[in-house]
Amino acid sequence: MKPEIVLTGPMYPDTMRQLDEKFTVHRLWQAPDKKAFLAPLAPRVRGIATTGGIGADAALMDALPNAKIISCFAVGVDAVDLEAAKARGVRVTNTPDVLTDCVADLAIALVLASARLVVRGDRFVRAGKWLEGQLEYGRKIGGSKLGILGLGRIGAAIAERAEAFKMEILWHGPRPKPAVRWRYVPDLIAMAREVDFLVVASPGGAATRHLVSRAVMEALGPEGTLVNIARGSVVDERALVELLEAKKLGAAALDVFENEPHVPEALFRMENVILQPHQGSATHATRAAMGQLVVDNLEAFFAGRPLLTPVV
Ligand code: 8YV
Repeated sequence: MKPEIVLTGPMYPDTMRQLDEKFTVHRLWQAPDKKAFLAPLAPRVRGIATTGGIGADAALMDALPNAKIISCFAVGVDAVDLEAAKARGVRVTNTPDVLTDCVADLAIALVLASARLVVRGDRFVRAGKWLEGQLEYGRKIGGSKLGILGLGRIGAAIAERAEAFKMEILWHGPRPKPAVRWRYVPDLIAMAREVDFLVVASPGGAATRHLVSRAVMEALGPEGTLVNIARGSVVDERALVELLEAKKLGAAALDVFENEPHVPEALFRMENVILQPHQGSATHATRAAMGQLVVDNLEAFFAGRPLLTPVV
């Protein structure tokens, strides 16, 4: 008998193929009435596979009381209620490390694309505007200052890449790390004031909500660029839009938003803003590796083996 699991949303195709092969999978997102869908499954379902965006709340855990593992297709588990999981003896796993390079690559791509007007340049050529004149000038990367908010695995990978582009690197986080070669700035507003680019690489969740406040973005200022590849919740999005509109913030390049897939439409009209559909980890190799961890963690759990990448 294959263990039964609930899958909350679609994953990488090969991951779904493996899940179907190894487990009996119930697809929650396809159900018009979720409560009615879950009720008869409750006694049988022993696990949940979920995405970073959907996560799992206490209500889902209560609807599936025999699901004692939540295998999350993401490194960021801010959408999983970890306290509720702990209280119910539910294990939670994520997908760290395998996505670090790709997310850091996208962060650097956004820094470069914003500074060197890559997306605008493309629009300029396509619109036939080159025939009428020159695109305006961009900003030099080498010698500029990059501030990283959150120096975890992804933040450090961004710093390593930025060094190769001859950027000066500063970082801020809840506490300094002794073994780190980049300059720690204990105050986020002070760091924002000093840097040309502020890249958000911190976890999401209540502890970091709106950490990039209006005051932080004002300190970054009309010459500064905000890049976010972490979670939309870390940035006060309303203040971001207002400051961009008022030209009190120079530019933004965003892969994540507070209410995905909804993006404030005011941003659509701004030439100094680059918008991405939360695709930091979205390469074939990385999504396949993330999916493998989702599957392997579930298999380990059902076989009584140690979890590969436990969070709780
Ligand atoms: C995914 C992510 O895009 O790992 C994370 O924390 O946000 C991303 O890798 C997302 O979880 C896809 O479901």
